[in-house]
Amino acid sequence: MYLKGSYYRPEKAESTSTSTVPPTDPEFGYRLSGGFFSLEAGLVFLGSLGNSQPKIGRKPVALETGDFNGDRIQDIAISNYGDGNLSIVLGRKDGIFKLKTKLKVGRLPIAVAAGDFNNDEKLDPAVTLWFDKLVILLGKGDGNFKLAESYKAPGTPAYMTVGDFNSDKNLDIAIAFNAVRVNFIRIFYGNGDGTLKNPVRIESGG
Ligand SMILES: [Ca+2]
Ligand SMILES: [Ca+2]
Ligand SMILES: [Ca+2]
Repeated sequence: MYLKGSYYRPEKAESTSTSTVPPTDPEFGYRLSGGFFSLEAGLVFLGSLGNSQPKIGRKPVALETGDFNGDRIQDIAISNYGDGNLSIVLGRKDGIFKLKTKLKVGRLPIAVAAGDFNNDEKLDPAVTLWFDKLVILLGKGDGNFKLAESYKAPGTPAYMTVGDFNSDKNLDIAIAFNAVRVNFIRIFYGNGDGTLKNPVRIESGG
């Protein structure tokens, strides 16, 4: 399997995780060499400040790194809560990022993670929506994607990570839910073709 820019071999007990921040605190940014990548403003500054920077999206709440266009340079997928889309910004050797595309995924996206869910060695993003959905996009390997399946995920699916949790060499997705009085996670086991099985619910107590 291919995961986040490198070959992924579950038998070596590798794992990956996604970075998320609460939807209530979208104001953050990264200082990068040669430019300032401001998620708060939704702008990528390439070099000196100017008026022509492309807008990434409104209210970004989560992001995931990975090589989405196969050039061995890390890129970033950004979940834009305010726009209902996922922005893909491509990394360059000089550390500056460039907006590649915005992918409509549905209303109020929250968590984002990436893995190769169909085992074609091209990285695929997955996004959860506040209103109880999990959406899988399949990467074409050049920074473009096609919307694949969406799955019901009731309970406000706020946090997500990817790994092979049953050692069948197909990537799976674990989601933590944070709706009121919800105390469980769900594991969606992958079939290896970009589709997922019905989730298994694990109670977390409380
Ligand atoms: Ca790349
Ligand atoms: Ca793939
Ligand atoms: Ca698996």
